[in-house]
Amino acid sequence: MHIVRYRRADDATPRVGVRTDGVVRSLPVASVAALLGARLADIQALTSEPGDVVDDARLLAPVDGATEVWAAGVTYLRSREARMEESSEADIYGRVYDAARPELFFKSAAWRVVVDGEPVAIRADSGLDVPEPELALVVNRFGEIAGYLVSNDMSSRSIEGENPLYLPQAKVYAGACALSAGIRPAWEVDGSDLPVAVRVTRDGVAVWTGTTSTARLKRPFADLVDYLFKADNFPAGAVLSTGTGLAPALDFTLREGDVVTITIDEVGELTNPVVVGREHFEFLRP
Ligand code: DO4
Ligand code: MG
Repeated sequence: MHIVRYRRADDATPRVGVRTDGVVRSLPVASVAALLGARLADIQALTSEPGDVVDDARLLAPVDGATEVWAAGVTYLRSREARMEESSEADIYGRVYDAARPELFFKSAAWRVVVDGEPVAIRADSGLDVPEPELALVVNRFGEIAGYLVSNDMSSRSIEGENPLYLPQAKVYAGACALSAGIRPAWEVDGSDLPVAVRVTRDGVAVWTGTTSTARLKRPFADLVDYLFKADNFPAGAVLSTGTGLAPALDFTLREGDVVTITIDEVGELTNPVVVGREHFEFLRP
C-alpha cells in the first residue's frame, strides 16, 4: 500500500488516498501535511479504512502545504569518496563523514517537488551534473518515521566542487528535487536493508547504472531525524532524504534528454527526463 496525493479529471482540488494493487481509494484527510500532523498510530488507523475507489486519479507529488524536504549528505562511503574527488576542499567531506553531527541541508518546499514522469533539471550555468538516488524518510510532526519515498537529490558537482559554500546553489534550484508518487508506510516495510538501483539512459542506451543497499548507510535513520528535530519544529512533518550511496565517475555528466530511473525495492520507482534550465518549471505553483 502507498499513501498518495491525486487529482480527479473533473476536480482541481488535490486529494489524499491510498493505492493498493493499482487501485486508488480516498481518505478523509485534506492534505498530506495534515496527515503528518498526526501520531503514527493515528496515521495507520486512518489509512487502514479507505473510502471509495477513485477510477480517474492522476498522481501528484506526495507532499503539500508546509511540509519541507530536507536532505542528509556524505552518509555513504561512496558519497564521501566522490566529494573528495570533485572538491577543492576535500578534507571537509572526510571530517563530516566521521563526525557525530550529520550534514543536513534544506532541499525543497513542497510545491517545488516534481513527481514521477515530470522533468528534473540541470542548471543552465552548471557543467557537471548528476542524479543522486536516495531513500527518503517521511517523518511526522512528532519525529516518528511514517514512511519511505524514492528521492532524486539532483546536484551540480561543478558548482559544489568549486567551493562548498556554493552547496545551496548546487542543490536548490528549479527541477532539483524529485520524489516518487507514493509513500510506503513504515509499518509495512523495514527500510534498513533495501536494494537501491539507478539507470540513466541516453537515446535508449544505458550510460550509467549502479546499485547499492540502504544497509550501507553509515548513520541510523533515527539519528538523522533526531538532528533534524534538535532545534526546529515541523508542524506539517518533513521529508528527509538520507543521502546517496551511488555516484558515477567524474567523467560522467547528465545531458538534456537523458532519462533517470531510480528503483528502491518495496518503496517504489522514480523516472524523470532531464531538461536544462528553469523555464521548464513554470507549471510548479505554490
Ligand atoms: O556534501 C554535499 C552533499 C552530499 C549529498 O547530497 C549526498 O551525499 O547525498
Ligand atoms: Mg544527496
